[in-house]
Amino acid sequence: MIFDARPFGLSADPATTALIVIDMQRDFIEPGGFGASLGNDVSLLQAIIPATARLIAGCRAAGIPVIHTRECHQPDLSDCPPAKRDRGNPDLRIGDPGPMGRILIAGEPGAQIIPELAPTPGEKVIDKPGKGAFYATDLGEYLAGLGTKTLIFAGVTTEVCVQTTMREANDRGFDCLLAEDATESYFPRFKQATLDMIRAQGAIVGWTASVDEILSALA
Ligand code: C5J
Repeated sequence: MIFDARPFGLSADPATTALIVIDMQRDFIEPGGFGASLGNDVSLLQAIIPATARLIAGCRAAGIPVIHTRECHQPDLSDCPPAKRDRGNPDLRIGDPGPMGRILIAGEPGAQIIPELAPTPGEKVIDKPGKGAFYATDLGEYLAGLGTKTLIFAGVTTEVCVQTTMREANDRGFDCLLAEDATESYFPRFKQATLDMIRAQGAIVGWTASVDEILSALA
């Protein structure tokens, strides 16, 4: 199949393609979580839920594996560098109790993927302590086991965890395709800059395409 993508078409085999949905969890999307504690307007991120749900459904229907990630830490914070917890001046820090449980802690309500995009039984869910999904996780081994060569990306936030993971994947030899309308940032200009820099210089990090363009290649 060929994805009608930017900066040019991307050829891929459905049998070696997987979708990674980054951090569509309550802590980033709903009021009272980590994203809001940093002063962000979380409603911007809620807008991509329908497109992301369509992308996930289309991939499932095409037999493309769907992998979900969640940025979160162990309850004892042993995997949270103090530099990360102490950064800035948020209302609530990682590990503090908030309206959705302890902020960015595994197992708490805020760390759960939003119900609209919930994983189905058997789908891989990766808890990651970093912004990149390869760091300190088994994602690389898991994808090697699947024989994956092409990764479709969706999720939040575009310029932080999505872009970091795309760059990690690119360096590991994957072709990376970002779903333009299934990713979002708290800062629209950062999203636009990320889309531009990913596909610049002949797809130096990867490709971008709309959810419709991705789904029509999968159909
Ligand atoms: C952030 C993420 N923005 N999932 N995390 O801290 O992008």
